[in-house]
Amino acid sequence: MDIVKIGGSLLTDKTAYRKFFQKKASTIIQNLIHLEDFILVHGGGSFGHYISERYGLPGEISDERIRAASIVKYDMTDLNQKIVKMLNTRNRPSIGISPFFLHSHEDFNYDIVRKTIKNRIIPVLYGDVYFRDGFLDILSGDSIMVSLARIFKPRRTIFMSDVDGVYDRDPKKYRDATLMNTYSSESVSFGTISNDVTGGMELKFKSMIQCRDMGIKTYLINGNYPERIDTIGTKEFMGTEFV
Ligand code: ATP
Ligand code: IP8
Repeated sequence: MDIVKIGGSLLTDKTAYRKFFQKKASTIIQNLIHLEDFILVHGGGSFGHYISERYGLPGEISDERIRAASIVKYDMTDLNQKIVKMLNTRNRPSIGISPFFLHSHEDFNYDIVRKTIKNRIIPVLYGDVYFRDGFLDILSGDSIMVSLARIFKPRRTIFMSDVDGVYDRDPKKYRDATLMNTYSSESVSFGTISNDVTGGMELKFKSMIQCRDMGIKTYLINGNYPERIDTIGTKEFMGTEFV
């Protein structure tokens, strides 16, 4: 089994509220459906981060944050259902699962994911808002990846974002940034995070290290070229392998 995360930067324009990249999303899904057995996770992009950033989510419960959270919850469900529909129409039955409903007693219970897989349905999880002791919190899809990896011990965890892999520094800010084909423990910088309330590439990077440390083969690839998923493990591989 593989666990794959599609970054919000691939599904949406992170600077424009709810701007969905239909064609790009569809191409990515087309490239995933031939994987035999997988769990899918996706990020929020401008369906999740835009309103959250504007209205101070995550944070203590307040009237304004409750209004914002209900919008984010709606928008994330909407984004998720677009992905679910793309899988369903390609004859890969899938259902969306929000962590909002899985949280109780300081933890997330992923039993429903197990049940879904057992019934040969692809679970499609995603970053979302949830209640935590007086807080309206946000769980990132990257953190979901780590929890699922721990429970399901997949063969591979594959993270897709809008860059070719991990660089020594932000490639969008530094044209001379160096791509790391493998990552073990070198120093990396991430700069400031924008349009993202869950920690951007830095959280993704830490999550990938956690997956690798569980002994799972872990990769970051550019989802603008989703066919690169098929080059994993070959000489042609373009991306970062965590070793
Ligand atoms: P998510 O759904 O988790 O938000 P995402 O695919 O949208 O995932 P971002 O959080 O936007 O991912 O992170 C990707 C961005 O991180 C890249 O566009 C890049 O500009 C930035 N970045 C910063 N530092 C680095 C680095 N050292 N290596 C690679 N990318 C970096
Ligand atoms: O984009 C965050 O998920 P991520 C989702 O995977 C929200 O970090 C609601 C902002």
